[in-house]
Amino acid sequence: MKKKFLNLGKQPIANSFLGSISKNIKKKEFFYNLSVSFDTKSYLVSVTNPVNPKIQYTDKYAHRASESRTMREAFKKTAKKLKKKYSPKLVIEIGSNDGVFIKNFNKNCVIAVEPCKNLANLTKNNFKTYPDFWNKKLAKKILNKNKKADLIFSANTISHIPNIRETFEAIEYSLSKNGILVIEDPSLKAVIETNSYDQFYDEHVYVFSALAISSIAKRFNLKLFDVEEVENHGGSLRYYISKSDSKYSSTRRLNKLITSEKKFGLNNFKTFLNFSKRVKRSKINLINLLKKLKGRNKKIISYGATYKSTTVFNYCNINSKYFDYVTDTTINKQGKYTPGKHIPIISPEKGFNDSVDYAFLGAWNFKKEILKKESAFLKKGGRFITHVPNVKILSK
Ligand code: JHZ
Repeated sequence: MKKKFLNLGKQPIANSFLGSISKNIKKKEFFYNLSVSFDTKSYLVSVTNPVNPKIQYTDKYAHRASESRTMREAFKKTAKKLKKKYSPKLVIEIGSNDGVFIKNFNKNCVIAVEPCKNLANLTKNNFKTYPDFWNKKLAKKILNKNKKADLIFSANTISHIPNIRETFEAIEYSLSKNGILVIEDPSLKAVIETNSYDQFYDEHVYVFSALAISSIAKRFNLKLFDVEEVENHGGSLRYYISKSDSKYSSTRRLNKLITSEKKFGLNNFKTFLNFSKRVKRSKINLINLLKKLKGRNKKIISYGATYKSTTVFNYCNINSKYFDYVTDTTINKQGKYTPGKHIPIISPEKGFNDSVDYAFLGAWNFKKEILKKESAFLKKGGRFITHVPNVKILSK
């Protein structure tokens, strides 16, 4: 049974950066109610009423996975590791974005699947790319021309697809006998532990745990046999899944992690109710801090026009009264406005300068990379603000 535990209010599509804020455009902006539920049987945490993927994954999709050095290096390392361990002859990537993962493979052994046409266009000249949604029809089309895959990889995508049945049936159909599915998504335990409620937005239909993935896999003749904790995006889990009759058996670290998730309470509704209380507190604390700084005439901006920030800005009702603008390195976000709250987005070259007193870390998941890169800002007395794991001004 699905039980609601968090209400993040009226939210726009996290990726719907506006080209202008004319009356007409504002009038057409799409909003939905974002609430999050826990399934007491499967332990699956999901957005209660998911949005139609066709309005999310368009040819204007903004996020480029290559935009951060941290992720470029992480994908390179993962590709190297998987190649060494499994020597796959055929790899399918579901949600290949701008090719940040597949570019580490020989082009003859990779098939990319990416429904956003603007992104698919970036890889189609070098890699076989299907500009489509992952489903059974597409899996059949791919297998008509290819052997079954030894490795299916998907980072930050499986959690985005509402139809679990279709997704996993298509995966099961496409995997070779001892082929493996490796998926990576934000970890539910990390989200609850760090109070990062902004990991919930329209695209993050699910925030998985090993408990939930293990129960889902069983429903589709698959088994979760290993799991790895990784630092990516504020704490993610990398799941290793195979056919149920494959040669792989459960690892000790999987059993250990499942035990720790139970101990933490990821199978208990009360854990989520407590989280929800902390989220409300976080909102109050953030608004109070911003009001206090504004009262002292400080200039505050936001650093990184993330999808996560869409949740924070709209849940906390933060607009350009608080943040003069948002800086972001992604060229196709610059010159636009944030979804719902319409804060202008500009390049760091234009906006991250001596006039800034405080910068809210919209991209808190890249804190290490950003703090290192912006040491001059810190030296001159500038400070970063974060809400993860709790609202504070970072001392340095
Ligand atoms: P970042 C997206 O979420 C969407 P977002 C998606 N749903 C998902 O799951 C995750 O990614 C993985 C900028 N930046 O990665 C670049 C700077 O400006 O946290 C990006 O626009 N300067 C697929 O949007 C943004 O911040 C910098 O120095 O929440 C980071 O976005 C760095 C490091 C980043 O994902």
